[in-house]
Amino acid sequence: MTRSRGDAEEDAENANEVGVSRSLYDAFQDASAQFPSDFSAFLSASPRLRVKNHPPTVTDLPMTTVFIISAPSGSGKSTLVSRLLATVGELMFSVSYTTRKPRGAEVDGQSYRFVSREDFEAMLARDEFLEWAQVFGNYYGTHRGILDDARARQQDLVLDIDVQGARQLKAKIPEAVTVFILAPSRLVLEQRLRARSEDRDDVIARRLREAAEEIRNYEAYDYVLINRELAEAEATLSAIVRAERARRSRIEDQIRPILDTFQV
Ligand SMILES: Nc1nc2c(ncn2[C@@H]2O[C@H](COP(=O)(O)OP(=O)(O)O)[C@@H](O)[C@H]2O)c(=O)[nH]1
Ligand SMILES: [Mg+2]
Repeated sequence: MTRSRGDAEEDAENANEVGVSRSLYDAFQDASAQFPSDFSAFLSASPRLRVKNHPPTVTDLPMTTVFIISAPSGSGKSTLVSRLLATVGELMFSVSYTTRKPRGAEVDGQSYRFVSREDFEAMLARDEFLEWAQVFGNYYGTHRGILDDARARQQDLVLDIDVQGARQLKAKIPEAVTVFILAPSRLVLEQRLRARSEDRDDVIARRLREAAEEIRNYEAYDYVLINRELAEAEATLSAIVRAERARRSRIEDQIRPILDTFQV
């Protein structure tokens, strides 16, 4: 049964939003695009602006699309994610917290924020994570503030997280886009792990077993990207991001002003 809903009823449901006129909303959008730094603090601190009586898809403006990318280690995920960030604009990488030790040239704050177990557990107790998991005996987690940051910057967010984290996040943000990267075969994955020559034989064997476990979860993902060849996989990954950005539900705010020019 459909029924028309009163403004008051709708406002009560959206306590963190402010209903404004179309012209005020547009003025705000223009100003925040022109002066992003002045507005970012305001955006993250203030309630969302929502155009009165407009379909609910607009309530999430400024809209950040969450792209979740998972893959067993050795699948080429890190390379693909860094190529994606370098070639497609308006993407922000989600830097996770972890208790694992930095490797090689890893710099704190770039690939990860490296913290002690005590610090991580204190953050857990304060419920500071959007999602978290233990992987290979270490904690990994996405801080809640990261999504606010991406929204304030009006950028989309790219997360490199495992299948447990992907499941938690997709439950919280159903419109998140999930991509699983798959090596073309177990043999190729093994060869790639050996070619990295980072790990001993027993570690490689363990990673292959863990890969099989992760791969079992492929059905929970929206896209499965088979990484046969880097250039092709890179093109497909950026195509996924671009196509998702053209989804009607995500660009409703851009369509309206165009329709207005046609007086539709
Ligand atoms: N759930 C969750 N998993 C994460 C997070 N950050 C990284 N991971 C995953 O943890 C696993 C291990 O990552 P890493 O230590 O970089 O080793 P890698 O296997 O060589 O990439 C990978 O599957 C990552 O996707 C996070 O914040 N949350
Ligand atoms: Mg990694």
